Amino acid sequence: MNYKIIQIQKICDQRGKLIFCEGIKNVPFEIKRVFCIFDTKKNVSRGEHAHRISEQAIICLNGSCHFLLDNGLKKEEIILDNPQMMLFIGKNMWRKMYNFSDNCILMVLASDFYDEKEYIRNYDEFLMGSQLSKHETEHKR
Ligand code: T46
Repeated sequence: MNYKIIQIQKICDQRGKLIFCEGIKNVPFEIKRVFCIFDTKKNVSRGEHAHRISEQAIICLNGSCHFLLDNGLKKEEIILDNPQMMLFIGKNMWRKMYNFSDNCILMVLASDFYDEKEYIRNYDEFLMGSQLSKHETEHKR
């Protein structure tokens, strides 16, 4: 599975808490874009796509959200509910976000500028690509 949870250092003092992200350092790529998802309506899901090229690092700054991660062979569920948890998702991973809590704020750091052409939004196309790369890997052995 091309994802991992990265623990982020938290700095606490009498004023409150602070976390920080630095490209190449605690974020495993150079950060080219940041976007946020918030005010998500009840019972909706987002995502349901994969990326051909770009990688993401996602932090839930407030509230919680469930992620379903799928590499075409295996599916795993992750709950982001703590700003110290950064979810890194590599390329060719199908993701679905759901069960957004009230006031959930997701901050997403991306390795590339927005380009709709590098999205795979059709699940059958995604599955075909993942089967193909599995086949190629087996033949290289
Ligand atoms: C991802 C998950 C975690 C832009 O114009 N620029 C942008 O940088 C982004 C992210 C989106 N858009 C446009 C494209 C769509 O017309 O905003 C609209 C909503 O995007 P989308 O339906 O892809 O949003 P999500 O929440 O399903 O997915 C987003 C990211 O697109 C995606 O890269 O990994 O969050």
